[in-house]
Amino acid sequence: MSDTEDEIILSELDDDELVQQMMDDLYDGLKEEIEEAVNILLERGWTPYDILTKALVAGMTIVGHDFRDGILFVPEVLLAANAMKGGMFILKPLLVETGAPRMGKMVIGTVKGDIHDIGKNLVAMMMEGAGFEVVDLGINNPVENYLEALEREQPDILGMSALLTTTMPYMKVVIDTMVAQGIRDEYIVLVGGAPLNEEFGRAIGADAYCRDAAVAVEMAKDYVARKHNQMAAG
Ligand code: B1M
Repeated sequence: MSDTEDEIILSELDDDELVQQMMDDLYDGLKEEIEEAVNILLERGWTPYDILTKALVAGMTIVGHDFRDGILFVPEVLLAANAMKGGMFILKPLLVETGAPRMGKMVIGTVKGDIHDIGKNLVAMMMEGAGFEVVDLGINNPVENYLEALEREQPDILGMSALLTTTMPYMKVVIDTMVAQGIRDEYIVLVGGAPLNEEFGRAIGADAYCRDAAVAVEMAKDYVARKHNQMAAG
């Protein structure tokens, strides 16, 4: 087939077709196409949040399934992640510029041994959009990094992300160290990541497990309000 017959003009697709095409393009790691499609959806009046969840996160879920099933391998998944980040880069300023009142401060990072950062970045973006100041420690954080950041930044919230069953127990190492140093109760600890659940969050002594970025924002607002009420009462 010639190139002209092959070529798909993204702007000519209707919304459903375009979202479907974005999932295919994310799967194929086509960053420029993802960026173009994100811009098209924005022009069509889609909210940044809908683009994130209905096209990018949904597409990455498909990548995850085929990664698990041995159909995709690390290099391909890296390309998909890179394409996703291209889309997120366009959406970030739009999510962050909400003019929301200052809600509080959060330090967030992915735990030691774990280099997954897309979910954490999404949480950071949505938290900023909701009016929180966010200090992002990046990936592969040993307990010392978290403790130094808590001391330095004096946040309301510590957020931790883990995407591997082998790294999620490290969250307990961080929380146990905070307990041992007598500082656990000074912070709201929120945890998240695909392999976690509520029971795990409770078992390791976190304040809450957050299923996704929207829940993280809700939990953060809720706990910060409670903290302020307690301070006002005390
Ligand atoms: Co990885 N990987 N990976 N990977 N990878 C998973 C996690 C896996 C489930 C894939 C699979 O088998 N189906 C699997 C883990 C299995 C397990 O432990 N049970 C896996 C594996 C095995 C691995 C390697 C070991 C593969 C290998 O090398 N053989 C390796 C480990 C590297 C390491 O960390 N040491 C590895 C590597 C990679 C890449 C580098 C190729 C790439 C990461 C690129 C990057 O992040 N920059 C990658 C990717 C992309 C994935 C999948 C496909 C997608 C993850 C993602 O970005 N999802 C993933 C499969 C999957 O999760 N379905 C997989 C989109 C993102 C928006 O969702 O991260 O869940 P998520 O975040 C959500 C919520 O979880 C929550 O909110 C977010 C937004 O809604 N959340 C929080 C997350 N963190 C939060 C923190 C909070 C609150 C909420 O704090 C308050």
